[in-house]
Amino acid sequence: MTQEMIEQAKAVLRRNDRGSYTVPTHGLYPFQWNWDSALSALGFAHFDEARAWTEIETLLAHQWEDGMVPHIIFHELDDGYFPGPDVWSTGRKVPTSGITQPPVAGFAARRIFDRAEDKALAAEKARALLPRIHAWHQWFFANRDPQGTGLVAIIHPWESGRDNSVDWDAAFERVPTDGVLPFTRRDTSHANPAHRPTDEQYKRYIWLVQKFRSLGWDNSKLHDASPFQIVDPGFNAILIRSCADLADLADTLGETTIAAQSRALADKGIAAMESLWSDAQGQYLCHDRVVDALVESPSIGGILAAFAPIPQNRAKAISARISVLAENCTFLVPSHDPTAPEFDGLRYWRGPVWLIVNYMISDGLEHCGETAMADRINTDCLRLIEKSGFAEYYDPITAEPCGGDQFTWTAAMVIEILK
Ligand code: 9YW
Repeated sequence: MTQEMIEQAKAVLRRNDRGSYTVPTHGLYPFQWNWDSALSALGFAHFDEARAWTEIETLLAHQWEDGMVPHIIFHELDDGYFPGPDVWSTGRKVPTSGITQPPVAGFAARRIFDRAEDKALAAEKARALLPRIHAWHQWFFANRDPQGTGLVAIIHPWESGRDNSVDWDAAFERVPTDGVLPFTRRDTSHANPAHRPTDEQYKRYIWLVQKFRSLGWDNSKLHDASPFQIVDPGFNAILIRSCADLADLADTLGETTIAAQSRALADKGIAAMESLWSDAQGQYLCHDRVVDALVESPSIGGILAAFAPIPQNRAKAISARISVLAENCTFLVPSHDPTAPEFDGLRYWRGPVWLIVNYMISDGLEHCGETAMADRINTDCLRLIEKSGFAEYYDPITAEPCGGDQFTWTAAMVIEILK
């Protein structure tokens, strides 16, 4: 069974492999996505280390001069996706979007390096990637933390990777829709519209894109100009974990300056994460920078925070919080609390389970000694695959497979869990 599942997962990766990058799934997402690539590289690394390194190299090859690594790289034209390069209009030779995504590449590079059988190749690749990934991390703190708080803000929901999370609802009220040029969505022709964000949300997504485009994608201006500035604990946990991992990798490679700088960023971030903790919710919460208030939304962002090296007592509390969530669902970890009124088990980031998020939560809990919960989450991942295949996401109560199928990062996580 195990071997069969691994072979099926490998076939998904091969199917979506475009040579030097993978697409998340055929049809719905025909380009390279940032955090999809880094996480998918982990899957490749188990059977083709060179290919895994190539995945991350291709991503970093499209880094902007200021250090940002864009969230989509439009390697080949395909009008099956909206918004395409013409809407972003970032003026890059190989077109890219103009925003970023959770910086998981630092974590992935370290993990692939640590497990590598081809040590010489790993050292060569990691040494070349190190300064680029570090520049991206520094870009975050320079551009998305102008007050030096130790935590960074996202300025578009797409940056979080959790597009239509309940977390953004209140802040989205401040994002207007006037002046949005008419558009035709393409996602709803590939996937069930009831499983996707609403038209109203899409208008706001596009308003933000048009706003940033009108500022020439100048990152020194975008943060302050955005009516949407959210400090997401999940996003920051990924950044902090990647900084900490990059510091260790740099130490191993004798790059002492990068090691010291990365460690300082991680330490400051971990200390600052405390400002996002809510005793009442038993988890971390988002902070809305524009109104300077925590967002009382019990979503998975505050649980994904366990991916960072958070204090033991916080990890324990998160594990307890997940146990409570488990009382109201069949498969962990729902992206929103099933007892909350906004919960929707089928609609994208408003309830469904995502294997990549499960993997990161489980990994973080494992590190903090919460092994029983870490194992339980991994078991649920495999139960979902057995029941519903390699979907993009799943209803946490019925296991109904949602969104795209034959999904790359879902398959990569299965290989990670089983190997
Ligand atoms: C979109 C590719 C991406 C992920 C995001 C997910 C979705 C794309 O798909 O966004 O057009 O809505 O929300 O996290 O990277 O898998």
